[in-house]
Amino acid sequence: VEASIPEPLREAWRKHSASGFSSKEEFEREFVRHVETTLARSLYNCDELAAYSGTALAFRDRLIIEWNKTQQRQTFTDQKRVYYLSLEFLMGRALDNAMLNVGMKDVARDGLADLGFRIEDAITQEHDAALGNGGLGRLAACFLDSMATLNYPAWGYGLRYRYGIFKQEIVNGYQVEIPDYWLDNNPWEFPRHDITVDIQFYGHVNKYQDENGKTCHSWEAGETVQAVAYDVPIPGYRTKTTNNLRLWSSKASSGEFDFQKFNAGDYESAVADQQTAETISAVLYPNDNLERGKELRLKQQYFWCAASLYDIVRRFKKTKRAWSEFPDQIAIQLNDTHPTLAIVELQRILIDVEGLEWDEAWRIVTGTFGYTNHTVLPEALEKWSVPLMQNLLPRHLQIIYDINLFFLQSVEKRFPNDREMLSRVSIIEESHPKMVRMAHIAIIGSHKVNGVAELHSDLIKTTIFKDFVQIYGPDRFTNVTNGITPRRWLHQANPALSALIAEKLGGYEFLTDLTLLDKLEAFVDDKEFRKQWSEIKANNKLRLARLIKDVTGYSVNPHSLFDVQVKRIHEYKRQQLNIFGVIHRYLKLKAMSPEDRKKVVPRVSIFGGKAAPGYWMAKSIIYLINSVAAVVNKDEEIGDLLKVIFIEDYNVSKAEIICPASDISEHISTAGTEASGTSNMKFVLNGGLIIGTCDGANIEITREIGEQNIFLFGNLAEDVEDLRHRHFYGGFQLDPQLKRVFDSIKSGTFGDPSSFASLIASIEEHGDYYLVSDDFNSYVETHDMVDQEFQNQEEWLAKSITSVARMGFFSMDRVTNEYADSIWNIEPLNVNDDA
Ligand code: H2P
Ligand code: PLP
Repeated sequence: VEASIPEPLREAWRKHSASGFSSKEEFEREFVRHVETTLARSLYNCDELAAYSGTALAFRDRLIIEWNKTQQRQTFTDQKRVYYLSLEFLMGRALDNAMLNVGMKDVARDGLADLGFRIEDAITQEHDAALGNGGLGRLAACFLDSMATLNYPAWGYGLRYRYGIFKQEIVNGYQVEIPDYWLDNNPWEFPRHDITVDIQFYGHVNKYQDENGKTCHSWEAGETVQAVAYDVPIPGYRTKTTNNLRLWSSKASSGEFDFQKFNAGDYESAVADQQTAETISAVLYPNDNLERGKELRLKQQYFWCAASLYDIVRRFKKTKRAWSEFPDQIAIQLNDTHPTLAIVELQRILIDVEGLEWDEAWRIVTGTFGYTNHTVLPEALEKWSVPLMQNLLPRHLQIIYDINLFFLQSVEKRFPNDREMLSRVSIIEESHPKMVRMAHIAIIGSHKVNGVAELHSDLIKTTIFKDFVQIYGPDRFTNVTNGITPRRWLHQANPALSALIAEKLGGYEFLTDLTLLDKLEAFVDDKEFRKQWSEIKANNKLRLARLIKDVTGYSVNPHSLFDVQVKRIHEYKRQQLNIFGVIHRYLKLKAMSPEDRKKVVPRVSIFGGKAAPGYWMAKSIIYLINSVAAVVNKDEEIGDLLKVIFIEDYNVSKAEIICPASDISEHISTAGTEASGTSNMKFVLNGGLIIGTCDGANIEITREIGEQNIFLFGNLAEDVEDLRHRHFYGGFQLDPQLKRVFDSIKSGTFGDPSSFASLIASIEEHGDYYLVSDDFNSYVETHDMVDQEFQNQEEWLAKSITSVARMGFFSMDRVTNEYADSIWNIEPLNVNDDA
């Protein structure tokens, strides 16, 4: 049946086409209608959750209308699109963002007030969509916001995990993981039960000759699982463009239900098979930067890549263009190596299903893909064992071997007799068992590879991917320094600061052209402006103090210096350095005379972040932080001079409260290990100063805002190898101040010392891989400087304002435009003039 309505009937259709709301009255009408009909509630039982849902549904209608039009427009103009493949999208909450982006928050606020609700209470009912671990997933979410705002025809593709990243509870100081039921009451997704793809696994490959005598392959799978599409509308800021994030959910394929078992009375095991299929999209794997090679994870990756490619290819085929035009119409970006199988899958579709010749297919593949690398830590580079791959994806493994063969042949031609080089760049690592190196496929199968900050992009070229630079030349490798969306991370998270800036700059244009912030420098000396600036920070600190009280029970003095480190817990990010520094501070305070203590700047050290459940060392860092908090926070002699806080379950919505409230935040990774960092940008954009190492984007932040506005410390990336070498050959000397810290831990000051023994041993006895001891002295000295400078509030304010004024470079819009120009070769589709 033709799905489209014939032209003569379209008039009636158009007359009734949905239009959403555009005034307060209409919002109220839509809200009440949804509460009464969609939610089946009434004015007698409408609670805050229902008020949230009613508001969200009214906004969802508006979004979906624009979503439909955007999709029609993009199909109609048929220009090049980009598909962003990411296993993680750390979206956070959607309602506030949707209200601000469509410019209707005030309407909703007034409407809700008429109906008896406070907008803030409705907003905070929403669960975070936490389909990500940290920066990588949040970067993907910022991409979606910018791509829509800039009117790029762009889709995100991901997995619809039934449980997002686990929820973290702190019980007796320890992290406990509990499931995150984020899909309960989630109004933002549209199930598309009509858009399904059968995904195959296991089985074997048949080889046969076609009628022309050409050798062909067909894959006979042993298991089929169905992928069902769920669409999430992504509104741009002040534009009609509403893009799509398509998330796949797994379901037993209808053919898989075993009626024989069922008829034999074995209902339970028939259902168990269904459940096996459904586990594919059940959980997001927590990231500890160590690849564990779990089969289910590889299944997730293939399931999602295959479903997404099927969808992309189907859309392309509708245009009836020649295959050779595929890369002119489609760009696919790989967010890390997780979607690398998409390269192999496209090659398989082109040669096995569509019958293209290998070379032609490969030209299309490499013209389509781009790959973003997010880490140089060798233990984080993805590898899959050949036997596992052979079993799960037999045809793909053959294709991988062929890609490798042709690649190695071309390398051999250019570098004859360099067997070492061949074994280094081969896709297959000759270990036991053999391993497939995913990053190598990603590089060989893409036309551009990029790192996420200058130092990082240089490091990938000179270390892990050095050989590939020799082979392909430097042009295949590029840098695009990360950014953040100012809509969520300034306007939404810090409305008062955004309003003050708008007042000074004469409007909110800076939210779509962040370089306009530079005009703020003219007001650095303006007394009234400074006063307003500092009042906003003070209010944001009060807001955070309330959150702290709520989640930890501790009261903190909001006039203290708020010192924040929130991010995944990892040894390379060095929360251990921070907590050892806190202990050092505590010991110093204890040894001071009451007179001297009066001169001390009170400080609250705030931590937050999740440890991967299997990462024991990270978990003991959390336990140490909480153990120190338990002792320090009740020490009356110390009082407000030092408080230690661990905020449990750090996520995007907490970040929105934490970032605007910091005086100083910590980005203190061992130099050369943090690819970029993005929370550093969020803190500075909200008027906080940072203490950091010369690592990742800290370096470019320094270049932009000026050295005098940042507290840098520690060894440089170029010295790290030497230092490690020296440690290894017996040249390790524990820093004497750090030794005192260790002594106090060992003496039981913070509880049973055996709980912290391996953490200390990793430094004292096992080579101090992350150079905690080497950087300790410089770290505590720099903190002393922070204290001193904080006492001069006028100076501090000047730094804060100047830094914000110079943060324009870190807008995600700049990032998105750079990808569009230098990697995707796509143009925006301007929409706002038409109806
Ligand atoms: C990672 C890197 C960060 C980087 C981010 C986005 C994997 O995120 O480590 O340095 O900024 O990707 O490119 P994270 O550690 O925050 O989970
Ligand atoms: N987790 C959340 C919830 C975030 O919002 C961010 C922000 O960038 C990150 C992790 C990444 O933090 P960092 O760049 O410090 O690793």
